[in-house]
Amino acid sequence: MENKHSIDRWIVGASLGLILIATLPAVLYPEAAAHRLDVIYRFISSQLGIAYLWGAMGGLGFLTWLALSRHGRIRLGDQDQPPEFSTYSWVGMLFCAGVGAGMLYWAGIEWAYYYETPPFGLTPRSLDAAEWASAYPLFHWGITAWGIYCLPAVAIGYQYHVKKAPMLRLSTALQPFLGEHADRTFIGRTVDLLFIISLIGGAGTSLGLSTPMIANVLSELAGVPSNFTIEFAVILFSVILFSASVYLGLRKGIKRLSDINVTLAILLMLFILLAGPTLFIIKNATNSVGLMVDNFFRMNTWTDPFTNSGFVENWTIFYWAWWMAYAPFVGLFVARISGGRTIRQIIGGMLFFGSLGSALFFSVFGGWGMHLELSGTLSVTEVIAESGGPAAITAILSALPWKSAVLILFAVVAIIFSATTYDSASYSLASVATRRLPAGEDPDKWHRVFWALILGLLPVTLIYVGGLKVSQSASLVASLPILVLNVAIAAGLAVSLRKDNSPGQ
Ligand code: NM2
Repeated sequence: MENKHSIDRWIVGASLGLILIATLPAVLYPEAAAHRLDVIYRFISSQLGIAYLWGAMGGLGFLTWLALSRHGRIRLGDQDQPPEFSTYSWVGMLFCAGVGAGMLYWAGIEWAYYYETPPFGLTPRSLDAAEWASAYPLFHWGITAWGIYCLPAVAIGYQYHVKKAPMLRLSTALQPFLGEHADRTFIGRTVDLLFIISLIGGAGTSLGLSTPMIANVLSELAGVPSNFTIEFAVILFSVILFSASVYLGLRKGIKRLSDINVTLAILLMLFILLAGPTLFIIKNATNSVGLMVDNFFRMNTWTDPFTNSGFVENWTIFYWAWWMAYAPFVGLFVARISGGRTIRQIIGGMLFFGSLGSALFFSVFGGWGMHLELSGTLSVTEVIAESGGPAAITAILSALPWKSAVLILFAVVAIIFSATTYDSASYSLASVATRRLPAGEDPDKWHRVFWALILGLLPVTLIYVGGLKVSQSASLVASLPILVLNVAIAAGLAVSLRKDNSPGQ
């Protein structure tokens, strides 16, 4: 049954107004705007990058403490409430919301960049470089990264399911400081506005990566060069898919699409594993996990203070900023779907299954790409240098048997991966813009579709005027206030837990 919820017109109006103002320079002067934002982001990553490293580590430390402490046993909801979704669907939904086609993009080729420009001053293209090139992606998509998502999930989830806050917004996590009506305070409103702006800005990032990739795969299939029409069709199709999914709702739309996605993605990975060099992929994956676990603290704390090679800023800090920009939305969505699970289950499940899922993609798809390079069959690094990432991904896939079927399956999985990120993003946007949304209820159907259309419209416009880089840099810049906010969110959660669950109570 659909309830009627009143929409927070103020937040809708303010965010649309701000987006319009912010998009104007991107439409009128795309290059200058992208350059300016890039300069700001470079300043942030070089001067404040260390704060990102500490923020990510601090978050993980906090979550570890939380999971192991007595608070870990607290269930989101009533103490005997069963989980709202099966674990398979819950993991699928959180994974598909948290990563999109951006992961399919990087999974096949991230290693190539590290192989050519390795960390720790290693010799490019050396055997050491190859080992680290396989391990580093697992780190950048691993436990620390999923911890960035998990913090707001637990904090919002606690206020929403346990304290029964009648709204599902980012400001809900600040209720311990701002009171029951956090969403109506100046800070609360600013935070919710930041949520909407950063999410819509961030939307361009994934579509911007995935669209040329999917278009490239499709053009290889069709035997024509990639062009704007194919790119446009890809976006249009994704927008229709995620609008339909969010229209159908959590159970009939979002859950179903992510169930389908997980199954298809596993099939694709299994095929690459079996048709490719199975033993090499398994050995390389095992080796990479060992290398990463062994050097986990080293990788988290490597600041490269003496040579300043740029690896940390270009990759680790860039990644943490990217995860942070997405964290409020993924956190809010995971909070919504986690009713009936304990804090320990949420932290453990998100960190473990999130990292496992990413590791699977990077090890299998990346392992296949690397094997092509090292065996001399196909120089992936050369294809990247000459024709770019999307062409390299298509080339790696085309080297598999049953090329056409593989390319089609890959394109389908990539489109659904995008759609499953955007349907949950639209759902989260709609819930932030809904005044009161008690646990278990959904924002109204058309309100959800409204945000889906906004989410689709903006990147299409930006791609058309060539201003996509603007939205990508903008979302990285937006990660800075979110980093600060994360500290407040963690502190709020700790204060709340201590107050509500002190042993004397
Ligand atoms: N993260 C997980 O398309 C995507 O994979 C979006 C990217 C933040 C690095 C998420």
